[in-house]
Amino acid sequence: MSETASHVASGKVREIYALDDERLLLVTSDRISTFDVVLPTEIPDKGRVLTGLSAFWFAQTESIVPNHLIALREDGRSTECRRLEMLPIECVVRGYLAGSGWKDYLATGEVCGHRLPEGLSESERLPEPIFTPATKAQTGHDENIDRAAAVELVGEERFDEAERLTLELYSYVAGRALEHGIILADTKLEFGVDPEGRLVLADEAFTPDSSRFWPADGYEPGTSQPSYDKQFVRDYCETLGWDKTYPGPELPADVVDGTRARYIEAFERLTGVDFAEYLADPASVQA
Ligand code: PZK
Repeated sequence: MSETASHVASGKVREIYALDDERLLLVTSDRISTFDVVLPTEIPDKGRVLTGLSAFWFAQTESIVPNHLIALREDGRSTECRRLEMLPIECVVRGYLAGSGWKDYLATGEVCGHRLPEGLSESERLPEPIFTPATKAQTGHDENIDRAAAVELVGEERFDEAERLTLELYSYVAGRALEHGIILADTKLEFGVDPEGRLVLADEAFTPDSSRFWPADGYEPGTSQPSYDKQFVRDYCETLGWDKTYPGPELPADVVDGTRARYIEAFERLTGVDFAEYLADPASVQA
């Protein structure tokens, strides 16, 4: 970093610093987590892939909603962002039945108050995408909440606006991804409010860390789908008999290389930009 910046927050694999009263610096590392544990081995360039994908989708969705991105730095992994008043909910949209949505459906036939048809299979495509907000848990897991609980947190007008934007963004990006052989099963968006009271898309957006990416090739409902990016890591970890508590295992070179290649493949398929071109000129994803 060139300026003095104070640390504001840490995510599992990202850091936020304050640049001044109005601007934050978001830095995405090469760390990887699996089964909710950050592993001791990094995936080279993973942070650049995620930052480039976010910047790409921010540019592509600017006509749907404004976003917090001010500048993508030359290192390809840091972004200067507008500081916003963040909504206290995670805006999740699901087009397919996976993860906690599948678990909730099995237990109750509903996901966040959306009653779904009977007899759906794991990973099945939903009749239409559903907005399934969650609370931001300080530790542990986010909790799915229904409309009434979310309205309690943000108010009815904000809820309706966040729902509408989240569904519109998902439809647009999922359609684009599918054209390139990637199913965007679900995604988590975060919105903030700017000083004029407008909703602004923040955080990272449509990255493999904030979304479920599945290869469309071989998609088959009835079971869990392989992750586009992390499947080598998960499969390797499953061979170890590791109990999925800290510390996680070191990854061997072939797992690192295969995983890195998958991240870069997703980046190139979705953006149409060679990753080498991104490294040489990060702004290439914003053209
Ligand atoms: C903000 N987070 C979560 C993300 C972390 C923590 N534009 C913004 N304005 C104000 N606050 C935030 C943002 C954004 N984005 C987001 N925490 C604060 C978060 C990444 C890494 F450590």
